[in-house]
Amino acid sequence: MKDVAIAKLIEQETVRQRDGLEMIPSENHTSGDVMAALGSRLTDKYSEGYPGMRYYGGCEYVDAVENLARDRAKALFGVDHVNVQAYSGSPANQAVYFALCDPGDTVMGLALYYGGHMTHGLKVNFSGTLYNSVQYQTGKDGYLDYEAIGTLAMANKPKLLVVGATAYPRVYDWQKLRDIADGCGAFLLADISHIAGLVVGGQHPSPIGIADVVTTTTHKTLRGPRGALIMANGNPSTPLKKVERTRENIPTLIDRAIIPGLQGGPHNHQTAAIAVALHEASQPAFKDYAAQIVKNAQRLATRLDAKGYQLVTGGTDNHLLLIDMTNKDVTGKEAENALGAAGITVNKNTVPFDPRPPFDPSGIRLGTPALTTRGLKESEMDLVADWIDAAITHRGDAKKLQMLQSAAPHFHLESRWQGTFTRASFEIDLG
Ligand code: DSN
Repeated sequence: MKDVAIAKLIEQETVRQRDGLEMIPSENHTSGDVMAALGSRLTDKYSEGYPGMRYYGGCEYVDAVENLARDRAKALFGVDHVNVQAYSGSPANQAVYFALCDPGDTVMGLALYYGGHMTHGLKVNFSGTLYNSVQYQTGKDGYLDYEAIGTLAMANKPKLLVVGATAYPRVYDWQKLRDIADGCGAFLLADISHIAGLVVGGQHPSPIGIADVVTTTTHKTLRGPRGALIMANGNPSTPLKKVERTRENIPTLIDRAIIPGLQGGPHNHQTAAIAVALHEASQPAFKDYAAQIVKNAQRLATRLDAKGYQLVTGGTDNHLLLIDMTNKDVTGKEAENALGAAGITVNKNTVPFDPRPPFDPSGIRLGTPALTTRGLKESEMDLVADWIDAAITHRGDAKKLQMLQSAAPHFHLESRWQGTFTRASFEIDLG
């Protein structure tokens, strides 16, 4: 690369990822094939519209790319219709609101500070300003309280019930949520961005066929490039006639919401990279990876619990842990900083009923997808837990944190994950 300034920054970020433990649960490491597609000439091409119906010439190959991505997604998730053009998760959710609601309609989602997402109705997000947002919370135990959600839904009669989270360590009961949506006449949107890789890997129940629309990003547990999928059963109808907001019309409404509703030209390089990732996710090894993510998270949870860490809900069913750090006399921000100094990247996070503000919350959120991609298994999770505990215990001791950081493990990447990582010992004498 001739741009030395950018080349250097890319190199520095690559080394940062290589030498540390990436434990932000929404992150992962993509394959060399995914990156090759992302960095391809496909990025040069305009192709507004959908395959076979474009506003530009020269689309024969990008049409084939998009068809392949759609077909692979349909087969992998077992769904009739997939739109692969949303630029990422937030635009995907925005498209669903645009498709199914009018401004001012009531929508209901899990509050961000209880594990939800900005696009699920946060007051300062489009979803909370353009729509009448009613927010539900978890129960005191950190679990979704389906009875309370049902009561709130019946009282407010939302047009759209949004389910999904960024910091929820348990499985969803999709059928209960369907029943709640049916009870109040709402469309049900399942945002499975965090758990999509677990869903296709057989580690979490799928909402396909239960929710009206399913959205997901493609770069979290699914291990693809940044991007998103919007999925629904049924098929899009012919264009140019008025489309009522009925369940049967959802595929058409979604496609029209993306373009011309919200977006311009699709990112064809991203679509190709999504197609590659979907192919990878259809391989038998992906099921092992998905199972290992959960085993690793549960092992980490067990070890940290034994060390007195307070896990929200007491454990995990999926890829992430949400930890209330209050009893360790450390804030989420302090914990994030101490772990960062020791080479472990996590993020501070609110916990349910957090008495502290969102920018300085009580908890941290961490997960196992990226470490699992790097080949770590349960026994190594014990060491990671010890490493985390050491960093928290010695958080005031910059020298010890530096020792931890400089001994950061260079775990091997399997050969298909391009990189030069080699396995080294975790053991470190803290003196
Ligand atoms: N930023 C993502 C996460 O970290 O969970 C959600 O969009």
